Amino acid sequence: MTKSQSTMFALYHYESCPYCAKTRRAINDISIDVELRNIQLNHQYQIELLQGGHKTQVPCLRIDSLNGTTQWLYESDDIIQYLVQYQSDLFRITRMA
Ligand SMILES: N[C@@H](CCC(=O)N[C@@H](CS)C(=O)NCC(=O)O)C(=O)O
Repeated sequence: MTKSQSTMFALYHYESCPYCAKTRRAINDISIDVELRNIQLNHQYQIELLQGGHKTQVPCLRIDSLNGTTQWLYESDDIIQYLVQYQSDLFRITRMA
C-alpha cells in the first residue's frame, strides 16, 4: 500500500480470463497497489470470493476500507473506472495537503 492509500484492494482473477487481463493492464497503467489473488492457484481465494461476493465470476475487486467495511465489485469496466477515480481523487487530495 502506498503511503497515502488508505484503502486495501485485492483483485480476484485468473490468467486466462481476458477481462482479468484487461483489468490487470489498467492497474499496471495507473500504478495503484492492488494485491492479485489468483483463484485457480489458491483455492482459498475462490472460497473467499464466493463467500464474500456471492459468485465466482472474475475479475472481482475486494475493497477493504479503514472503517472496517468490505465491498465486492464485479465487472471489469466498473472496476477500472472505480480505480481510476480513486487514484485521481488520491492525487488531488495529496496535492492539496
Ligand atoms: N462482463 C464481465 C465478464 C466477466 C466474465 O465473463 N468472466 C468469466 C471469466 S473470463 C467468468 O468469471 N466466468 C465464470 C463465472 O461467471 O462464474 C466483465 O467485464 O468483467
